[in-house]
Amino acid sequence: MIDLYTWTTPNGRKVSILLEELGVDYTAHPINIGQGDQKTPEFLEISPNNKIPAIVDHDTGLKLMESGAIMIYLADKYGKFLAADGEARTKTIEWLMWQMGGLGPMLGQVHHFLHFNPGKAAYAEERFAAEAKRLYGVLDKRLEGRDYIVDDYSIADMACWPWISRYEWQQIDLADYPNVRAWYQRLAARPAVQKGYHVPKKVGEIPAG
Ligand SMILES: N[C@@H](CCC(=O)N[C@@H](CS)C(=O)NCC(=O)O)C(=O)O
Repeated sequence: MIDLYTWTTPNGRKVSILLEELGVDYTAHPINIGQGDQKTPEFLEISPNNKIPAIVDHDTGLKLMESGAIMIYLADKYGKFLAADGEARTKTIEWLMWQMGGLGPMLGQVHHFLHFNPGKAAYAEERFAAEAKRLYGVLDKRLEGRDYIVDDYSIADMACWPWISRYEWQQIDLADYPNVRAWYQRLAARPAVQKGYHVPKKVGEIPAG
């Protein structure tokens, strides 16, 4: 049994989508980051960086924070969505790290400056809007002639997709990135993605793309 500590954000949804795809038994615990649940001493015992997502695996007693590390751990544990070795594993981790180090943090800044605080910092809005467009372009190029980011559907897709699902907050028109749009809709049609998106609670429909 796995306990998942999460909230309705892209980083949280990455892990709930993976758990749904794996079909494993888990309990989702809402950590409302808007009201400071992530700063309680109990949660800091599990996630010392006071951020969601985090898991506790009761099979092993392992406590784990950082969505990328959690995804690699779960994919390896259940032997799915990440090859055990070889080039497919390396390329999947490459694109997972691209999400962790680039797509997620940069789009997070886009949400902060363009969606939540427009008009406060023109330079930051311009900088991060341009970076978002650049990153969408990188993903669009990668998806040229491919159904998934690496050959098979993997944790790299599950890591990137929830960030792309916020394309409206990012003022991105998916029509400008046709390969991203087709991939986005391909994943959105998956029952496990739909279920994982609404964990720990439903806050709206999945954007249509
Ligand atoms: N690198 C971390 C980032 C996690 C993260 O930024 N979580 C946000 C929600 S998406 C959070 O918990 N924010 C609360 C806070 O910063 O206090 C990961 O991928 O797990």
